[in-house]
Amino acid sequence: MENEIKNIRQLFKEDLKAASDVKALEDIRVKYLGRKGIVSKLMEKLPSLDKDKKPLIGKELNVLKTFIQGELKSKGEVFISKNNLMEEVDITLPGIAPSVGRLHPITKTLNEINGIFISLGFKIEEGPEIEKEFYNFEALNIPLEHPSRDAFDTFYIKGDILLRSHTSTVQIRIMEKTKPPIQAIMPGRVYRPDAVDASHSFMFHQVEGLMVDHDIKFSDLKGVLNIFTKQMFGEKTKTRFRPSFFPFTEPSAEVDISCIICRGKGCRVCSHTGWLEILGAGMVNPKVFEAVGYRATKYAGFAFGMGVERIAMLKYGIDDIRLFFENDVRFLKQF
Ligand code: 2NL
Repeated sequence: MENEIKNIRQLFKEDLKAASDVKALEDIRVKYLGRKGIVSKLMEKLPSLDKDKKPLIGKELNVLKTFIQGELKSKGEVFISKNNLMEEVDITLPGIAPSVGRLHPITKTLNEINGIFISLGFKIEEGPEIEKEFYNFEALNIPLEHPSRDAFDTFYIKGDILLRSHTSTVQIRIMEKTKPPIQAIMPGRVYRPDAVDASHSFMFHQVEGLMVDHDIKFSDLKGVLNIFTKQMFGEKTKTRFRPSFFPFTEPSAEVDISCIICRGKGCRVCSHTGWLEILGAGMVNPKVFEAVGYRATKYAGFAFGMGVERIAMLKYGIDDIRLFFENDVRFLKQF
């Protein structure tokens, strides 16, 4: 029996030497240590041996078993690390280029709008998105019975706390705490409970502007907005002011640009009018000045507001506002 164990050890060494892959190692394991393997068969014979031989043989069989297990394990590790080097790392393959991020089209448009007004001397001001009724309505001369104060047109949170529906709230806050001259724009998110479709979103971005001093005139408003539209949409862009009504301005105007698709000839985008509406504007209503504690006879000013999504849609030829908010990389990586 002792000789047999020696022979098995020798046989195993030869088998191990000949093994060239992981599969061959597994075959060897089964051959020696498997349930019907050579070593296991000898183990089964132990109980029938002489009493004085049993401990020694038992011990030698255990040593053999441990030896076989250890050798199989270390040769297996060699195969695995060689495999990794040769099959998993192919240094001739091209590298994986990391994808580079970029600015969201709304951020790009906002930056561009801000840049134009900064070059004209405007400061950028920001304020809270959660507001009081006073800043969103009262101070802007929007009366209690005005339809936009209805719960259906404003996100009310609790009592007189709401999500701002325009960024004019920031202008009121600035006027409350500083005296003219004021020359600032207010970019930011605004909220309206509209049903979402191709042209409506419950959240969108606005830029409003305000200029107040002793002698600001409607012609100053026209001059500033003419420069803005030309810089934003191209030197050939024409601007048109149509009389309109807003509670916070008097007189008020809606501002159109000549259609940037057909250059004013008439097409589907401008509904065959040759014009696209992009802004609301006017001279600040004296009631707004009174609400912030200015003497209405002492100051004059203009204000305007625009929707950033609408500007971005016209500029980039996008026909559905929902694309901005879906976070689809296939859309976003085009800008
Ligand atoms: C639009 C119309 C407008 C203003 C916003 C304003 C703010 C103050 C006082 C007076 Cl504090 N006016 N803002 C004025 C006229 C129009 O926006 O169509 N926005 C997208």
